[in-house]
Amino acid sequence: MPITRTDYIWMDGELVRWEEAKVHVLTHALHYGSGVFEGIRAYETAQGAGVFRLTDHINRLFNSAKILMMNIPYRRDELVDAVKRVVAANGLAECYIRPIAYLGYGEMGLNPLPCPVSVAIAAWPWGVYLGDEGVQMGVRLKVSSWVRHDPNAMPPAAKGTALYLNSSLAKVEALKAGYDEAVLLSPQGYVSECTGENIFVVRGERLVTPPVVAGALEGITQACVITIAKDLGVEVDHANLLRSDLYTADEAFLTGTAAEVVPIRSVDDREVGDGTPGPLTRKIQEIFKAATHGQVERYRGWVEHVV
Ligand code: PPE
Repeated sequence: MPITRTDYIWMDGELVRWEEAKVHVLTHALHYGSGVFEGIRAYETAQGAGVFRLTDHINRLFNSAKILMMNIPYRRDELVDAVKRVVAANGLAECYIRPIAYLGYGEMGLNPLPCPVSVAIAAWPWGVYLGDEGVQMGVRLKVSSWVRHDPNAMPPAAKGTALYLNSSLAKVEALKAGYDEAVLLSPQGYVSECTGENIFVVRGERLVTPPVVAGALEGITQACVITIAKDLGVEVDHANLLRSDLYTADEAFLTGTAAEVVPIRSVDDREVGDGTPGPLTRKIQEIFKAATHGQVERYRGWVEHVV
């Protein structure tokens, strides 16, 4: 998806013009993937732009950094404010926000500890990640031949830039084979997640999503969906799933900040249910959308206003 240029990017404490937001080619993160990032969305609400679960995203960024022993040289509240500043400075009502903390220029080699840590935050308008048709009709998935990270090879709880090489390999394989998205299995063979989304299945009255130990990121959209489902009186479980559980599910969908809530139409050419988005998927999609726009009273706390 092409990037739409905006005016300012926050870099190490100040707003710099978009064109000037550059790094040196010997930046450590470019060579070794030593960065951690977040994907956040802001939505238009009756009170102006609202950043969805901003504090939770910044907290996850700090956890990712902690796992990699990277000391972010800012406090959490400073980065929360910086995100709001970027959205406001660019006059954006709705956008995608990408904070990244990365090891900068100054050291080379595998010991990252002496490297300076830089932080940048960009924001730009970003449409539907898996396509309009995907949101309406559902996406076609393929189980990848690439396996999700073994937690002792790469820590899946860290949203580290290097980890996404695995996602990219799986994404390209799925796209080249004519599918929309890949499902990755854990080294033990359980369903983990998609390349940038968590996965849910509906079985009867129950909603099931794979646990963190299957290598899935603890998704913030996933947490929202769990709350929404429980509030609807639906039972929700974190449980291991086999690929065949995807084939025989009544309904299935993906969740992520970029993707939002997207129905799954088929997995490995087996239609999920009757191949159209199911009623619970539709209901959750609808409530989630209203919540992001600050239109659901009980979920108002999820929206953090820019001004
Ligand atoms: N799993 C992975 C691997 C992942 O990258 C994301 C977010 C999720 C699950 C869902 O997490 P959450 O956004 O908190 O609900 N992926 C981000 C980056 C996607 C990208 O293509 O880059 C995102 O959605 O912003």
